Amino acid sequence: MIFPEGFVWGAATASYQIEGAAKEDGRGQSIWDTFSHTPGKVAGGDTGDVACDHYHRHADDVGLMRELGLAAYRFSVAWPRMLPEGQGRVNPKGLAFYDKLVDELLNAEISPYVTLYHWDLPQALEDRGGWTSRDTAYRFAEYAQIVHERLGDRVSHWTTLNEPWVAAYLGYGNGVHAPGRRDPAAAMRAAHHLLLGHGLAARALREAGARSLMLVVNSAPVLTPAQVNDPEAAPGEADAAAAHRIHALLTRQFLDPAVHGSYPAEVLDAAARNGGLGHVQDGDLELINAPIDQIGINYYNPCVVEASPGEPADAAWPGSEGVRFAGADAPTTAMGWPIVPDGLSRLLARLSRDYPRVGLMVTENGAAFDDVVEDGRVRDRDRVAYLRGHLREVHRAIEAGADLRGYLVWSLLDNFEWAEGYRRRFGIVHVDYPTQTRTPKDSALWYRDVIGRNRL
Ligand code: IFM
Repeated sequence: MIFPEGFVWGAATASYQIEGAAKEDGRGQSIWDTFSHTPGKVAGGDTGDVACDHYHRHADDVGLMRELGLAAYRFSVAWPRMLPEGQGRVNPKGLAFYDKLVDELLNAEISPYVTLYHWDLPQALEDRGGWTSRDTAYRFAEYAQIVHERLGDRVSHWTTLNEPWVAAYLGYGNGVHAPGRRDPAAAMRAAHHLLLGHGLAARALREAGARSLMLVVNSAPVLTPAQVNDPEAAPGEADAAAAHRIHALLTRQFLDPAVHGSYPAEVLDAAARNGGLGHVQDGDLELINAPIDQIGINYYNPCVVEASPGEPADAAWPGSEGVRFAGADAPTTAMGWPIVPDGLSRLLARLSRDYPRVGLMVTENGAAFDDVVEDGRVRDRDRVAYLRGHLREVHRAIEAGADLRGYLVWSLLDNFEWAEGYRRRFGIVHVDYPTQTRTPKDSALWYRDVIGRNRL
């Protein structure tokens, strides 16, 4: 299986998950510092205080990326490292860190893919309402401009938001993520303001000359249980309607406004029943509908649902009344997530159909397993199988005509897996946290060979 010439191979990480140095060089506090230091919020009481210590080890980490042959590295900028209060005063040492990182990547011939928001909102902004406040969208656009002013001469690829669904619905809906609020109306407001922030930032970056803009969503095909192992299975009317609604809440809620300038009826209906639509102002959808070049897709597993009359809405899914989230008949990763590789090609086909004029990129895909180091080696056969299975589907989607431009594995390094702490390892490189020793797993060496040959 040969991949197209110029297909972008890379890996991804995010600031709070790897940087550490939480109190160094003038970094301000983020909602994840507050949340992880609140007892009971994160498994094992883990925090991102030290994480992979990437803030100090970035040069070696870039060296590792070079050895693996990565052509692209997707990382996020920590807003509170740049603007400790979220607005106003810029922290020169924060800027200097990313400046150096970008230079190191370019020297290693690795393209930086910069994400501006991967969930570490400055606590000072959360104290003023966070994403439930419209003002945060404007502060985000200002911050985006500041980062672009400093890095835009060398960075071509810009992502505004990573997974706004997760930021809104796990952060403000079921409270499993920072800032830990549990209010469906707040979550829907947050989702809209995240989108508004995306649109405002995308416009500002484009005007400033950014060449490639991307919005990254956590997306998945929404399947009924029978469809998991049989793409041809025809669901009954009620199950099909449930799947249709959940697809609107998960994926179309973000991509329809960004690409088509409109909300799906299912989202408007859910908002109307959860706090109303007062936060959606005239002209917002035009602002959100700023042209983007690529949609980034983070795919791990399908979303499996069935109709279940009388079922109350799940706290993370306002508007999901009458739907039951079901398990899948498939093997699972250490996260308990079902492994369904062809979910990826099914999803890419759907997105190509629904958003035909925008390029696609797999910006995250990977798996957590209980890895062990033995004689200096991590024999992570299950991860190699996961990645191989998904890359086959990537290839299949390209053959079927998807405008898919690259694939970034999640993650380069084992890291802070949010509410799961450090017990879940997604890296292709193992991190021994007490010593910070990096050990490329067998999957990293396998991936290096795939990249080198541009084929599976
Ligand atoms: O670790 C996360 C990442 O921050 C966002 N996408 C999913 C990954 C695995 O849960």
